[in-house]
Amino acid sequence: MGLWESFLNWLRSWFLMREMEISLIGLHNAGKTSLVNIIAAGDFTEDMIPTVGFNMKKLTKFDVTIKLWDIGGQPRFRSMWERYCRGVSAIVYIVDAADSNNLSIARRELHDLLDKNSLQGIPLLVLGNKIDKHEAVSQLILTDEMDLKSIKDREVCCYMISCKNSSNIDQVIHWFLRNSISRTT
Ligand SMILES: Nc1nc2c(ncn2[C@@H]2O[C@H](COP(=O)(O)OP(=O)(O)OP(=O)(O)O)[C@@H](O)[C@H]2O)c(=O)[nH]1
Ligand SMILES: [Mg+2]
Repeated sequence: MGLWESFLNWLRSWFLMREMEISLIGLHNAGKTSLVNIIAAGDFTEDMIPTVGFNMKKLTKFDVTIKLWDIGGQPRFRSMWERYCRGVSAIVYIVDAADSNNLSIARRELHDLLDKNSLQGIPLLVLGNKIDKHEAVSQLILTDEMDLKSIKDREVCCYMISCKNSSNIDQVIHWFLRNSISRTT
């Protein structure tokens, strides 16, 4: 009986298990790898090594397996972004909200990426990171600076977070889970 029940549970979990792939994109130093670390292990480090190429981390939240592609943000890696965004369930674009000098470059790179035909319709979550810093801009300013209102061909959402203080990381995970549901039903 115990064996039969575990078999049924296994079968149930197999059918209920959802999978999704998410690409984390953004300029270097925005906090992409920090976000992966905080979601996967709750760890935050000040001394991060810039990502060379990309990293992939697979994690499970509730009954959803999430494959996170963490792509390097230095200029020499930006031509890879599109390749790693093709066919994903969602694109997460991370911005250093405390680095106002780079907001216009971040906007240009975001819109260049979204203009690619292959990425049409893929939901977008923009995250303004580093809100623990006093110079961080507000969500209103970030929405404006990133020109998010002009994006009409997909679902767009914007949250302000801090990987350092773990602020609003739950909201990010909920957004992931909501998207996995809407894409599989
Ligand atoms: N104050 C503060 N610093 C942060 C936060 N998130 C990340 N950082 C710091 O920002 C720096 C860059 O973080 P990374 O996660 O390596 O940035 P990245 O986007 O992966 O950068 P690349 O791999 O070069 O594309 C590190 O020194 C982090 O400690 C945050 O929420 N607040
Ligand atoms: Mg990185």
